[in-house]
Amino acid sequence: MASWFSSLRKTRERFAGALQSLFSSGRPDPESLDELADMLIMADVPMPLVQNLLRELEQAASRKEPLLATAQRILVNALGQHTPWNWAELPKPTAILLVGINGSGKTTTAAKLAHMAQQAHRRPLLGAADTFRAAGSHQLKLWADRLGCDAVVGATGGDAAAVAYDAMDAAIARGCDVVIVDTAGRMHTKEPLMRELQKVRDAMNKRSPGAPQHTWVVLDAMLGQNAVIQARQFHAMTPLTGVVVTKLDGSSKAGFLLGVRQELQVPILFAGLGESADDLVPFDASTFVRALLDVEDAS
Ligand SMILES: Nc1nc2c(ncn2[C@@H]2O[C@H](COP(=O)(O)OP(=O)(O)OP(=O)(O)O)[C@@H](O)[C@H]2O)c(=O)[nH]1
Ligand SMILES: [Mg+2]
Repeated sequence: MASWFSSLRKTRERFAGALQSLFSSGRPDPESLDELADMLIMADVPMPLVQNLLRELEQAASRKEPLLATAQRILVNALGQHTPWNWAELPKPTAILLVGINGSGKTTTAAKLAHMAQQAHRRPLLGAADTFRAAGSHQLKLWADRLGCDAVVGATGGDAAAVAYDAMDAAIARGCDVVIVDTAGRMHTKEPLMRELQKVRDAMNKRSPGAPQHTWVVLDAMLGQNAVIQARQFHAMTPLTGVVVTKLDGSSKAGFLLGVRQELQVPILFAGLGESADDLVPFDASTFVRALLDVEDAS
């Protein structure tokens, strides 16, 4: 399994140098603060947060407080708190709908989540409601076979909402604990496709009132701040309850995550750190910030 610390190397390299020289001098002069601001912006940290951080660092310095601890506090606060996801406590069946733009990592994430559920001794069912292209459903079916997990797969060109309905139906009939429904990638700007998501939700709800209990947008960390713009559009069409961030291992713009809570008002629940089934980890704000700031014990 990939680690947080190695996954965040590229983002960390963007600004850890500036932070390190600042922290080691213990005294923020205007030049090093400017340099720090530039680095943070390059790593896609949102502007208001950068300004807040600089203000706090200046105040901390005048109070002779440690700068590193101050930066950690501000950044962890920006990420906010959430109750960690607990597979053991889910009502049965719990349905999770995954949405996002093309190639963001939805199908891989669906498989990783199923794997995680299995590790927690839950029985998952994967619903392949990506009927848009043959490879979409096939890819999820391959994962299901590999994981030894139940799956309901739609025919190519079929109705995504009908597959989602059948997935709920099968999960109830088979006594599955959790249903994870993968959807086709769609551009956040294409309204008819965005409306299709509502049909998928309605179908799930029809078979199992209350479903989907969770709708998570899967965001590609390589896109940085652009991923948040897309997520906002998804949020407007279908209320999101969480974010899963993928490809943190390849991104140099993971700083955008620091603004997600503020902009979307939903928690970041999981992070993808690689392509294998076990490369999904619960998102932990303090581990993330420690890895960004190059604090020793980040694992
Ligand atoms: N390095 C890395 N690669 C990932 C991660 N998550 C997904 N990928 C890769 O990203 C590519 C796209 O992933 P998919 O899961 O197919 O993305 P998708 O959102 O289902 O794509 P569409 O169905 O076409 O919209 C694949 O090559 C995955 O292996 C991750 O966390 N890290
Ligand atoms: Mg897919």
